Amino acid sequence: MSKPLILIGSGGHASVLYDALKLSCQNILGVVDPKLSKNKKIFGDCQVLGSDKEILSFNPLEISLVNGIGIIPNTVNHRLRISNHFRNLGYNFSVVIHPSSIISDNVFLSEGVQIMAGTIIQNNTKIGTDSIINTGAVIDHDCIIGNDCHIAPNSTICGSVKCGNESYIGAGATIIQKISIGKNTTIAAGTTVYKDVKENSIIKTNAGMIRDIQNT
Ligand code: JB3
Repeated sequence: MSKPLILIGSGGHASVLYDALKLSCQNILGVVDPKLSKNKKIFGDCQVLGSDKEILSFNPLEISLVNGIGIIPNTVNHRLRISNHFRNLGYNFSVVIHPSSIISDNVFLSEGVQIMAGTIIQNNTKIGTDSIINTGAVIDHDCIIGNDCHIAPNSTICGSVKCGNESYIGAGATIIQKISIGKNTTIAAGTTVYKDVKENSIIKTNAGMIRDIQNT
């Protein structure tokens, strides 16, 4: 039996996580967010527990946390800070899996990974700590997705792709097979990546395509 959960944050990402947790019949104690008044309800029927310090009144061995702060480019540090803070206090972060996702038996999901509705993750892929695989994303076989990545809605990661920590793959982007994406990289929405990308890059055009066409 999984532990009762506390959801951190109450924005768009948290609301989607709340739906996924309810659909998988998890016991959700409530939400913490400094912007909300204690004892109110949010997302229809979810209890507001108060600010983050309310978490400290729960024994870390008896509950798990869900980090409901999303990742958009340049905001990964805030989500990371919250995860690190509570892990240092002995709390752990639950894996969230929307029941409509399709995940091969041989996929390895690290602590705190969040798999949203309609995603497909194929054989022998590993997803690193706290990464978000968002609505409708497809990650094919033998991929390694690092920690604290956001694979945004409807993006497609083909087979044997490596994606470094803290990288952001924008909505509808396509990464073709065997590509390496360096850490802390942003691939803009809709971009197709045909060649390896160095760490700390921002890719806004179809990386590799022009060179590949010239070479043929
Ligand atoms: O792209 C998609 C499908 N989803 C995006 C998601 C991945 O990231 C979404 O569209 C947003 O761009 C973003 O979602 P998020 O993080 O829910 O953004 P927002 O709606 O701005 O909500 C942030 C929430 O975090 C707000 O409720 C803040 O009050 C709350 N918050 C910020 N700092 C915090 C803290 N809550 C707690 N408990 N502690 C904090 O330190």
